[in-house]
Amino acid sequence: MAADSAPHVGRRRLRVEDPRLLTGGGRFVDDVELPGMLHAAFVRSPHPHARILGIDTEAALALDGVHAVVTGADLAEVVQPFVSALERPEVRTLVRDVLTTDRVRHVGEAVAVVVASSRYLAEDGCDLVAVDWAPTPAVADPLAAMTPDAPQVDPDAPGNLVADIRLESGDVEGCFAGADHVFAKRLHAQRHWGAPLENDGVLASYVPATDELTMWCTTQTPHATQSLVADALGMPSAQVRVIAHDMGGGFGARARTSVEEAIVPAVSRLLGRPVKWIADRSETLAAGVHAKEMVVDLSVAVTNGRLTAMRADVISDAGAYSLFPFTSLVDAISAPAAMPGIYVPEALAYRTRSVLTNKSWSGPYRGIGQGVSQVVRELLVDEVARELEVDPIELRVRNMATGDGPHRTHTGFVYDGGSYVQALRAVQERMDYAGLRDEQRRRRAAGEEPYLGIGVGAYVEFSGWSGELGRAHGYPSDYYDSASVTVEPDGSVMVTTGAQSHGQSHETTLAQVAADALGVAPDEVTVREGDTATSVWGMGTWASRTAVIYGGAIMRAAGDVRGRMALLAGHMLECSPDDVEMRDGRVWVAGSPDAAIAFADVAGFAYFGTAMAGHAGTGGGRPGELDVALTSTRPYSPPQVFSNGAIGVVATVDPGTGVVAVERVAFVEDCGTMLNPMVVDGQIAGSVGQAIGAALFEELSYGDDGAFLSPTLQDYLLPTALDMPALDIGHLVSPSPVTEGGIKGMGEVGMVCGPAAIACAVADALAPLGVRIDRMPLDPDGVLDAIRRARD
Ligand code: MCN
Repeated sequence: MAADSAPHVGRRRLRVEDPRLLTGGGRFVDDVELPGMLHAAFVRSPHPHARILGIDTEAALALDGVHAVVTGADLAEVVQPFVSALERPEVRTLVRDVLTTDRVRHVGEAVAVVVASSRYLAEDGCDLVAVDWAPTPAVADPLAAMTPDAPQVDPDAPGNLVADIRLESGDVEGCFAGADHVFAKRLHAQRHWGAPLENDGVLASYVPATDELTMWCTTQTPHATQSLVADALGMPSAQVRVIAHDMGGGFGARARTSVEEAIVPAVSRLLGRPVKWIADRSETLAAGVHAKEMVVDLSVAVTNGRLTAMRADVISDAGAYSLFPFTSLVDAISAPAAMPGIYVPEALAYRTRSVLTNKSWSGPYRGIGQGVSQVVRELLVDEVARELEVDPIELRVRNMATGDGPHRTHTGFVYDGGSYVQALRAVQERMDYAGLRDEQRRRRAAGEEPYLGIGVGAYVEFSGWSGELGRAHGYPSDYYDSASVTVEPDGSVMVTTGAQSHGQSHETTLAQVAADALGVAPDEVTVREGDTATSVWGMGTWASRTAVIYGGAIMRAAGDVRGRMALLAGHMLECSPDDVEMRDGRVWVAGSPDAAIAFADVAGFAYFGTAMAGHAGTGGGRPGELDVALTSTRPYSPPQVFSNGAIGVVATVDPGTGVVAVERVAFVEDCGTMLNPMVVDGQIAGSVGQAIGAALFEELSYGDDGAFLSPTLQDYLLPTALDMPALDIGHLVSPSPVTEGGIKGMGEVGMVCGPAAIACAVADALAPLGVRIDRMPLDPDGVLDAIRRARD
């Protein structure tokens, strides 16, 4: 077989994105310059909670170069507020004015926009805007926010409660009452976030003559943003074009519509000029989409070494507003839904509450809900193992789903099967678990420091989030996603999808899918996403959905086009379309290796009745019945699909300084059919890096009074290459029986299982001291505090 023959799916194809990204050829929002463009800067609140008694814009307006100062009052008539709602009785519908008029609810909330001929002047103008603030009491802690005397963050959410949802399945009472043991723990998981490299940005250009709005912005959901911004501005969607070309990361933090994405276009429309706003790091940190702050109480009933029941109480910190459009339920619903993880208890109950505080709003970050559930559950499973003196791996294997067939969880999911036990056993072997335990015993006996800790875990990852998976989570809506495949007259292939690649390598991997479906080389395929004018509609890229959903849609659309190519080729080769084969860029008659024509010639024949290049051998043009379009758009909404895998972490903990070092990570991952193992490995490596940050140092800190304590990257510590451990990755391949091509998604992988395994390694290292982990992150202060509390 020639080197470039199919299958291309499954090959380590180099990323086609890299030449442009590595040579400065990427197109980010700030790279776009338009004639007559103005620059915006925001006046933001220094207070966590304050009434606005007045805003004096006179001095700013008098500054040379300042074109406008826009306040909430100016926008009230021209932008509809954001309404964050779920059609569930337990969830309150909350409304947010995109630019507040009367009150700020967190540090960093915008109150005015200064528009000037340069960013410098816009910033100078901001300094001249005088806001008359009347600070009011604030609350930052979600538990404090639930107390009767807590300040009210939103008058429409009495008790600061956005939602209070309960679920019970199976005989929970019975299992707990009859249990040999009951184990319980509380975990306070810190607030952190996706921290994209590129700061938020919006460039909006409204053209009065045509009533068209074009906006470039940092979004993972271009089409949804198009619809939502059009709606907020009262414009037809078709008049709004959203472009998100390259983007320096999203990690879920951009799976939303931001207030700035409504404000900047509205200002452009008011002024009839293009307006650009690029956030600085501090405003992105203070007003971005935070995530994952939860207080989780979990108890498990254990009988004969089996986890028979789980009971969880989740309090999820929403921040000051309910995220638009997904609401503040992103973590609050996903965390308890993911609580069983890979285990199969007989019964499960949860209560989950979403609580408002005076902090920036919260929403998705890689591994939504799953990551925090995994931390509390896996720490507790290890505590059970220690108490029962069972090896942690054996306890897990005894309690896991086998993965042999579908498994329905108490929380409404249907796992489609996988290599659950095999993956954990493979990790056990790869990390030399037995040898490590020996080494640990030796070091403990010798009193050697730093202490050695081992953390293991198996996981399932939600992926391919479409309507069915969304509904299982409690979101009542369906989703629409599509891809379009076109064979151009010269035989090259254009694929467009409703996804948006911001580091995931879709141009590389989705081309491999289309190439195999059409029998051409991936280099012949161009993948376009992230521009609503040139790509077909979809819900965008988040929740590890692209490979499954858009990969499947491409297979379907390419199948249509392939069928039409076969019709044409059958006519040209004088054979039945059923006997036509396509591979290596050529079209053959089955069984006749000499009777072949170029794929491009068939394409040319479709468009012009003759080949564009070379002679197709038809001579007589294209008969009318062969007027077929070499293009197809297909939606795809797969059933629920879950990838799986396992992780082993070797870490050391210095009991004197509290410093944790992650030394080694063994990872075995199974996402069914892999499109590109190199990209999959990259996703694992990146998400393990984020897991180290999440477990050991990333925290968006607030004082009890709501003061924001993490306004720069000196305060919010991100992991660097120096923190990366030796990473050993293995793959298992269990194709999904329910998706096109057997594909499962995997883009959140390390953030689903990594923080938990690192926390387990730290707890394991410190177990002889009686330490129990109940707070994240495990930074030096946190570790020393845990040791101190164990000693007291
Ligand atoms: N892939 C594959 N074979 C599979 C599954 C996936 O080769 N069986 C490839 C895909 O083709 C794709 C990548 O792996 O190139 C990730 O695929 P998928 O799991 O479908 O996830 P999405 O493309 O939908 O990306 C979303 C996912 C999420 S939810 C977060 S958060 C995240 C992530 O991707 N944010 C990222 N990875 C990121 N990577 C970068 N660089 N930047 C982000 O912001």
